[in-house]
Amino acid sequence: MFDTLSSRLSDVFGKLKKRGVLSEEDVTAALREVRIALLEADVALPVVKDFINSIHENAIGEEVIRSVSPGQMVIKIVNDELTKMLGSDQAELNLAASPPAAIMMVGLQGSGKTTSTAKVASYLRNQFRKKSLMASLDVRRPAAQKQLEVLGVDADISTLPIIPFETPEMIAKRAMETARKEGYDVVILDTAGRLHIDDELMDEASAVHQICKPIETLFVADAMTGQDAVNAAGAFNEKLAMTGVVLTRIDGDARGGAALSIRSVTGCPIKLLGTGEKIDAIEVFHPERIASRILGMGDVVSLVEKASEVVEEEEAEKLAAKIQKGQFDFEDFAKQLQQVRKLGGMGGIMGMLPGSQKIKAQMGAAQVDDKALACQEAIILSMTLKERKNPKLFNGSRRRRIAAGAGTTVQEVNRLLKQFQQMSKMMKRMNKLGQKGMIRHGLPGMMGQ
Ligand SMILES: Nc1nc2c(ncn2[C@@H]2O[C@H](COP(=O)(O)OP(=O)(O)OP(=O)(O)O)[C@@H](O)[C@H]2O)c(=O)[nH]1
Ligand SMILES: [Mg+2]
Repeated sequence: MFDTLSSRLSDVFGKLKKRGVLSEEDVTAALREVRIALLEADVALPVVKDFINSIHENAIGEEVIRSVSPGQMVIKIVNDELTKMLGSDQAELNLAASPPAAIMMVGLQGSGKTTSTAKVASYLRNQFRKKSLMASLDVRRPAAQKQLEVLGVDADISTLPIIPFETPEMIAKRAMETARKEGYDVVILDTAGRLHIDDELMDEASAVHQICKPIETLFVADAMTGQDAVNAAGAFNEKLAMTGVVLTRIDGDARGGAALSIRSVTGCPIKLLGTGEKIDAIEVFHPERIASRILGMGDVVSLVEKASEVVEEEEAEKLAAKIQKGQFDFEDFAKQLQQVRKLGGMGGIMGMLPGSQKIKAQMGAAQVDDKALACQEAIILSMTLKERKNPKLFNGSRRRRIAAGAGTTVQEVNRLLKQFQQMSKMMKRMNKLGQKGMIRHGLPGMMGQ
């Protein structure tokens, strides 16, 4: 569903990622393109405005400018906002009522209420072993009750026997009584659809609502109808508190605007997605997964998340100050090694980076792998604090002692010392490139040289 939006956004971010340093103008220009992409995807204008404002505020901040990679940081901010827009927490169906728990399905004509009724019943049976009774309250469309019955027979889910000429209220009452008597866990009420939200429909829905006291009132919205679905959901929610949205036909080529706006407009979470005509074509809605699907770069996002957890800003600043004064020592080296380890070792970092093959090859040439890292760490740990602070102290006997302590050879110790010297030199060089460059690139940046 989000194909067009997704490719538009990946173009924008592709450009952003190529830049090492981001100015406020870069971010503003990128966000202008994001804004257009969202509007073209048919996202409601007020929703787009809030979204962009909120990203703009965060993305212009200090944190981004000084971060590991500003381009990716902006993507992370967009990802977080997008997840927020979709409703941060994944919202499960709530069945915490004394049984039978009633679920009421409402929505415009043809939105997929009847199909979704059967899908939800089947989902609850398969996932939670809940026994559902389905009842159609649609007394307007002649074949409507029969339609649900047929779906029930096909999927082996009970439906309330049809009694002609009953009103929706009578059917609702009978459904609850039958479910109570016969020990059903859940009653799912399929209601009649309308072309518009009108008073008659709302009165009928309210009456049924009073009788069944549903723990879930699900608004079924057709993703293909875009903003119409959003407006209807908003209007409906004003009259009768709904608890969630089922978004259907996301298997079609809807532009995604409905999915992206409905939560912001109604304050109600999307709980389920209809992904096809078949009974099992239903999915739980995961905001963060949809967000990464839209951005098409899930793993990069989780890498940035990991990095921002681990790389403490203060540490990075202290390190930068030390380098500036030419005071980088083995303590700092050890810290950098630990940081790499926290990120899941070299392999962990590599796996998450796009285009990592090239970097991997470079790393291979520099013989940086996890085993080497562990060995280097052991060597540093065998040094005395004084030695770590003053790398000039190492003479032959100290080197032998350290090698023995780390369970390795003097050659390895020599190699590390040489690497350290090279690194110090490189840092001085990078220092000329500016403090920010150092913070941004950290150890992997230095090793890649
Ligand atoms: N592709 C696709 N088709 C769906 C989906 N959900 C429902 N449909 C189809 O949409 C059509 C209408 O679905 P119904 O469940 O009858 O819709 P309704 O809201 O009950 O319609 P009324 O009772 O007339 O208001 C049917 O042909 C369904 O097969 C979906 O998620 N994907
Ligand atoms: Mg129907």
